[in-house]
Amino acid sequence: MTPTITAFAASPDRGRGMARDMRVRWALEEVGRAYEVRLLSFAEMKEAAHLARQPFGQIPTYEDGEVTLFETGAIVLHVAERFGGLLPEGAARGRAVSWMFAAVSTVEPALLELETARFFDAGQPWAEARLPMVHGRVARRLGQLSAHLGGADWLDGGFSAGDLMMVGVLFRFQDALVGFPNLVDYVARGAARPAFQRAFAAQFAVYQASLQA
Ligand SMILES: N[C@@H](CCC(=O)N[C@@H](CS)C(=O)NCC(=O)O)C(=O)O
Repeated sequence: MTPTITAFAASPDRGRGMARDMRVRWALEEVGRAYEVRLLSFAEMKEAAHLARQPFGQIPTYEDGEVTLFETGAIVLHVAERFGGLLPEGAARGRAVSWMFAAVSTVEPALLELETARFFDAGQPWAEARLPMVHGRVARRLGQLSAHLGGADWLDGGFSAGDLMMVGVLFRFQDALVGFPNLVDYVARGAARPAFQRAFAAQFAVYQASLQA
């Protein structure tokens, strides 16, 4: 059965590949699976039909007739296990899964905190004073990731779902990578993959169509 994912009908990022359905589209493109997309308005995301798929009223979700999933990490893991090609065999498999978790639970929170501090907290009397501390946390986390990657192409041998999730996270925050040239190159390497390009084009096409609506 062709899987169906959910995505923004009108993405606030204006089709720049930052909405998280990008990770799911990319994974499906990497494993060569066609998919359908159910586009949702912000109001529809908070309605009961979608809350049954995603209790937090967010995108993306994934349905394939057997499972209904939310959380990008869980969806990409399911796609990788179900269709093959994104997870290595043996001990490396566990390490790739570790990197998937690291992307969303160790690296992404620091970057999201920076986004919150810069944009959502701006104007608060304490916002300016807090920024150096938040920048420091991001620099420390990215420094650790950069040190691990070193001169390698990918985090642990060949490209895996761990890289897909990590590049998916970093892609949203490219301005934060400036002091880490190997991370800039890492994201560029991921974004140059034909599967990424197809996913990006599909997401961008939705945004363009939303402008005509
Ligand atoms: N941890 C979730 C985060 C999902 C998420 O934040 N989705 C955003 C779009 S990229 C969203 O739906 N935002 C609208 C909202 O939270 O109301 C995942 O990785 O799937």
